[in-house]
Order: sequence, then structure tokens, then C-alpha cells
Amino acid sequence: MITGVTGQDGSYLSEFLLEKGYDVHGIIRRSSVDYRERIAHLEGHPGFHLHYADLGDSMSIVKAVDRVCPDEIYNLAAQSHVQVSFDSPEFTADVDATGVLRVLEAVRACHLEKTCRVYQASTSELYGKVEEVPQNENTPFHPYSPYAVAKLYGYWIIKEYREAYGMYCCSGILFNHESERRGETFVTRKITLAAARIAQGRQDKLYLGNLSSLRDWGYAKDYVECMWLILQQEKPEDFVIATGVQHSVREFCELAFKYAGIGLRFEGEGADEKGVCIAGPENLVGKVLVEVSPDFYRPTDVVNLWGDPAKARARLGWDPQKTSFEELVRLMVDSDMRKVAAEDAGERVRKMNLAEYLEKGIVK
Ligand code: NAP
Ligand code: G4F
Repeated sequence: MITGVTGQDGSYLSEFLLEKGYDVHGIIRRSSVDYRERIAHLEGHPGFHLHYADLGDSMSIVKAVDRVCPDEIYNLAAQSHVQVSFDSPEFTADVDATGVLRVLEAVRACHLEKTCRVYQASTSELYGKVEEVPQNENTPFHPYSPYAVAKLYGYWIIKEYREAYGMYCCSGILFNHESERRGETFVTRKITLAAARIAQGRQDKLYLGNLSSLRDWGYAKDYVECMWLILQQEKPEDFVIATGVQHSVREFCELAFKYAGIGLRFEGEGADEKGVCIAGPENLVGKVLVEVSPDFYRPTDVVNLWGDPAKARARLGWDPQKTSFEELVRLMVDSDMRKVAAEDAGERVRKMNLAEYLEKGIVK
């Protein structure tokens, strides 16, 4: 069973488990628009099933767990945007903290605590205002947003149920992982989409917040394998999953624009820093393409995440360098270049059709 199946990780994990021959039961929640783009290609697969439930509604989770009787639960559902957690702290706490408790209690209510293993999607945000670099499984936590505080409850309640009831439940402390399916308001995807749009004349400028923030960015497709590996160990344990390599938002931006055919040079400091086009299409050279907007500053920002994946490498036999930073940026930019070009082509066809329909009098 996967909660959060419609999300970036849920979609990759579903593919991974289906390939292994699993029956996958995904939890979806009701919304006015059926936004299931990431899993649309899996619907109709004989091993793929969907159930309505909501992490804010304990009865719905109990009913889903009772119906499915899962061997493994991957609890990926969350309000996962750090900046949004400052605007909706109570909702974030309900889903990201109490929601974890609801999943664990549903397993117990269905008498599955001896047979069902639970993976909790924990996060490097727990390290927050970091107390050491790089961070490993023993680094003290210092959560620095309502999101991180909620996730810290999730981490501890998993540990508590493991010790109190002998349940096989554990947390993967995952550092940032991105992909062509990443939500469009996370910084990496916001950058790759903007670079593609600017390169194709569909956007003038990109506004960002803290350009100096440092992250350990990996590829989501590589990370879902670890979620599975964590649940296949003899004893339940928590693991840090990271690449061990750190870059700034500024560096991500320079590389993404380079792959989109635009040379960028950053000038100035703080809120006055700007990314100027120094190479690429003639109409862009000399223009300011990236600016800082305080709208994207956070009341408290986590600025120095850098993971130590030594335990995962040794115990799970996992390769943290499977996809390099350069490859990750390249595949995200290539995907967004194609997406923007397709949108453009679609719009041209729609305009052509409209012109033709008007001419023929089909549309007035
Ligand atoms: P995501 O793309 O934002 O997906 C979140 C999923 O949670 C979506 O399927 C969403 O459903 C679902 N969800 C939200 N509220 C829910 C509720 N009340 N009931 C049921 N489902 C709900 O996130 P992601 O990047 O795949 O991340 C997966 C998990 O890993 C999250 O828990 C996140 O906090 C954690 N994490 C992510 C990263 C990262 O870098 N990606 C790193 C560390 C930890 P809708 O589609 O209906 O919104
Ligand atoms: O891409 P972000 O929004 O990701 P953030 O805050 O690190 O959270 C993501 O990773 C966590 C793991 O560490 C997950 F737990 C969480 O669910 C989520 O997936 O921001 C990255 C950094 C921040 O320091 C932010 O201040 O980029 C900085 N940033 C600069 N300009 C921006 C922007 N972030 C966003 N979203 N938008 C900007 O314009």
C-alpha cells in the first residue's frame, strides 16, 4: 500500500514495485479535478489498484488497510512544501504528524502489527538549523519550519511504535530528490521549467528567493529503491539517503540555463543579485533573466543540507552516485524543453484549427 501515490515518489515507487511483481494499492484523496498525471500510465495495469482515503480521516485509513491487508505500507502522503507549511501549519501538522499516527494505529486496529512493515517518508529537514555537516543518522535534529516540526513527530512516533509494540516500522531520512515529475513550485523544477520557457521565448524572467541555499540533490527514481531496501532488512532501522554532494541554488540555476543554451553570470549580492545572460540567443544576451524576490524568502530557512550516505551504501548496498548532479539537471532540463515545445506546438495547432474553423464558418 502506498499513501501519496499521486506524488512524485509515489509514482516512481509504484512503477518499481509493479516491476518486482507486487500488487500495488495506492491511496488517493478526493479532489474536484482528477489530477493523476503521474500515475495515468499505470491505471489499467492488473496489479495496480486505487482506494479513496485521507490521512486526515482515521476511519478511511482503517477501512483501506482492512480491505487491502498489506504486507508493506509506504507512508509517503504529506503536505510536502516547506514554504506552504508556514501558511498552513495546522493542516501540515494534521497530515504530516498525526497522519503518521493514524497509519500506525490503523495497522494495529487491523491486527497486522506482526505482519505489516511500515516505511515512513522522513526528511533531511529534521536537521534544519544544522548542528553538523555532513549530516548522518546520529546528527542531532533542529527542525526549522512547521513542516519539519510535524515530520519530527512522525519520526519519533515510528520509533516509539517500533520499541513499544515490536512493529517493523522505520524512517528513511531522505535528502532532496528531484525529477522530471517534481512539483513545479519546488526550486529545481521551477528553475528547469523557467530555463526552458525563457530559451523558447515563453517567459521573460525567473524570480527566486535565497540563491545561496545549499542542498544535496539526488534523483527520485534512485531513491525509491532505497525505500524498498529499507523494508527488506532483517531488523527495522532508520537510514539517511543522500548523494553526499552539495550544490547551491545558484549553481543549479547556472547549469540548468547552460543546458537550455543560455550562459548566465550572477552579479551583485543578497536581494540585489541578478543573473545576466552572457551567451546564447542574440535577443537575450545582456538581459537580466534571474532576479531575487523576497516573496520567496522563508521566515526561517534551512541553508546547509549535506547528507552522509555511508550507512545506506554499506548496509543496503546502494550506490548514492548512480545519477550525478549534472545528469539530474540535464534530464530535468531536457524533459522541460520537450514539454514547453509540445505546449507551443499544441497552441499553434489550436490557433490554426480556430482560424480554419472561423474561415469555414464552423465557429463564429
Ligand atoms: P509530493 O509530490 O508533494 O506528493 C505528496 C503526496 O501526498 C501526493 O500524492 C498528495 O496527494 C498526498 N497527500 C497530501 N495530503 C494528503 C492527505 N491528507 N491524504 C492523503 N494523501 C495526501 O511529495 P514527494 O516529493 O513525492 O514526497 C513524498 C514524501 O516524501 C512526502 O512525505 C515528503 O514530505 C517526503 N520527502 C520528500 C523529499 C523530496 O525531496 N521529494 C525529501 C524528503 C522527504 P495529492 O496529489 O492529492 O495532493
Ligand atoms: O525546493 P525547495 O522548496 O525544497 P525544500 O524546502 O528543501 O524541501 C524539499 O526537500 C525536503 C528534503 O530536505 C523535503 F522534505 C520537502 O518535502 C521538499 O521536498 O527549496 C530548496 C531551497 C530552500 O532553501 C529555499 O529557500 O531553495 C530555496 N529557494 C530559493 N528560491 C527556493 C526558491 N525554494 C522554492 N521553492 N522557490 C524559490 O523560488
